[in-house]
Amino acid sequence: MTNHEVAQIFFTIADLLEIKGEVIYKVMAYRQAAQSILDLGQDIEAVWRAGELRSIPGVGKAIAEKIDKLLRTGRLDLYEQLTAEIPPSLIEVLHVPDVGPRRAALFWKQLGITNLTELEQAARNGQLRTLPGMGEKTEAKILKNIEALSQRTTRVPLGTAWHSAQALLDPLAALPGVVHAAAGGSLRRMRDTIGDLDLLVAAVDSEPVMDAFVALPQIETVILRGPTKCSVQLHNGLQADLRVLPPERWGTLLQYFTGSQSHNIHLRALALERGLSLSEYAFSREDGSEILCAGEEEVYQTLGLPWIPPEMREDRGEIEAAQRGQLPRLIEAGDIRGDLQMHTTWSDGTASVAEMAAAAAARGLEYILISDHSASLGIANGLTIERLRQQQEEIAAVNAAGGPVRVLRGAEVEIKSDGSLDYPDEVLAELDIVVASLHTGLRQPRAQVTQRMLAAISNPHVDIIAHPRGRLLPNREPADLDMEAVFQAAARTGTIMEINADPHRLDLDDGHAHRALQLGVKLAISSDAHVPQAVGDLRFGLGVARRAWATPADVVNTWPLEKLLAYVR
Ligand code: DGT
Ligand code: CA
Ligand code: CA
Ligand code: ZN
Repeated sequence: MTNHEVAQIFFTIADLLEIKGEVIYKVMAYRQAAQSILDLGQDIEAVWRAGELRSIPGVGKAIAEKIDKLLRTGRLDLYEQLTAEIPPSLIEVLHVPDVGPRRAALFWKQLGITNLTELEQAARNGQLRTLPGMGEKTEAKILKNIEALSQRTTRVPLGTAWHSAQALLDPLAALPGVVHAAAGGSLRRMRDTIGDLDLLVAAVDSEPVMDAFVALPQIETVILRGPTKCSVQLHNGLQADLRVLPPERWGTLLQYFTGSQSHNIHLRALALERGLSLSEYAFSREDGSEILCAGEEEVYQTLGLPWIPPEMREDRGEIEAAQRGQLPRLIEAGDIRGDLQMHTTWSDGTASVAEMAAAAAARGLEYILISDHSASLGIANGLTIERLRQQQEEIAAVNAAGGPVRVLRGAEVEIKSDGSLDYPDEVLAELDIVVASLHTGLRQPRAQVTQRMLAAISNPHVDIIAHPRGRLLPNREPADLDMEAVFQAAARTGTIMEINADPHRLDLDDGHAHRALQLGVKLAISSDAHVPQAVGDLRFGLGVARRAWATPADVVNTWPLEKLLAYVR
């Protein structure tokens, strides 16, 4: 283990003990030892082998014994107990000014908050103010602190924007006289991050819609209000633009504000060739008369085009493809037959194999792959070989019970820092489908991390690479992988690349998924569900795939099970 890894474990112990309310001198002892190890000018393993652990400042008998245990066995009981009891990701929230260990514990116990993103969400939703010792002011302060801390761009992840938009649209859609209410903009195009919300409504009378909109509780300030348009700032920091036009103009309204801008510019040029000008209101002829479009199909039809799916509207060749009658038949939710990544209580999921299978059945899926973490991901309670085999018996029992969903035996096996896999080949050979992924060493230099990935891809037992680049939205950068080399290797070996549909991952992203397809790589869209409700919820992953122009044939979890199993064999 590196000094950094050992230090990290003791820092984590200190933080978790502090959240637990342990006396401060004990917490400080671990923290001081961790800092000394980090600052040590030589390898901790060398000091350990020389029997000189206690020469390290702050390392007494008790901590020296723990370091010895850790370096000998790779494990430490205290660390494992603490991380099993308290989610280690909760430590992130300690970095927020005004959030101490006591509040972190409170947020976790009362609201189930386990990380910074969830804390931010709870603050935005006004949940923190309801807790003892908290109020609106503290909540606002914490939210400001989180924002300052992350120094992020103002774009928000698609999933967050989606829920925010739905919560605004639902009450508008229910108003009398409202015929359509939908989100346009980058949200409808399913970009992975969203700058602002563009809300569109068709109603005979715009005034009551505007009145209702500005009265919604999510709205902090009204930036601008006209007769048919309105811009507001929401409490969650997002800006939302609302446009209201009569139903007979819905097609042009929706088309215009869905964008993208470059797609629209290209369409306007086509309109001009026909002597028409195109706006959000209508097509106008040179004599000033209008062509109204109540639906988007009519907008495209007027230009001699078939309707183009919003996810393709980036002027990346979709208009030319439409003109040639060669738009791909994009993958849709209805094409999905299976879900090839999920976690159960065997590792870090919340539900049993049977419960995940039942959730899949409720979604109408035909098959699922259980892919719990492998042993070395101790933080996620990864499975030893023995536990993996016990799990396979449980899977066999669920299949024997004869439910509608076939449960496949799998694992999300760690690609270790030297590129080897966490299970030996003969164990991988027992599994129906093997998913491999990187969770550690993501910051390794390009050549090294790429080599690891290529080693995993070249293992004949590895079928799918999960969340290949390891990014987290909005702020964790992907690993510095040579994706071109990765895709070439995947194409050669038939290794499938995952689009992880978790809205905080969306990895591969649309650009990489598109390139992978160009090189002949197959994709899987997987939920990475850790709870039953998430099984088969591939909405955002489908958005990525559609932006990559993926057809059902490109995505292996649209295939019948027999075809999939034959492919991975
Ligand atoms: P975002 O909000 O940065 O994630 O990206 P969008 O695509 O939602 O961009 P936004 O909100 O500025 O505008 C929404 C759509 O409205 C945009 O995709 C196209 C249309 N639009 C807005 N302003 C203009 C403009 O000045 N010219 C043209 N052609 N279209 C515009
Ligand atoms: Ca927008
Ligand atoms: Ca906008
Ligand atoms: Zn994973």
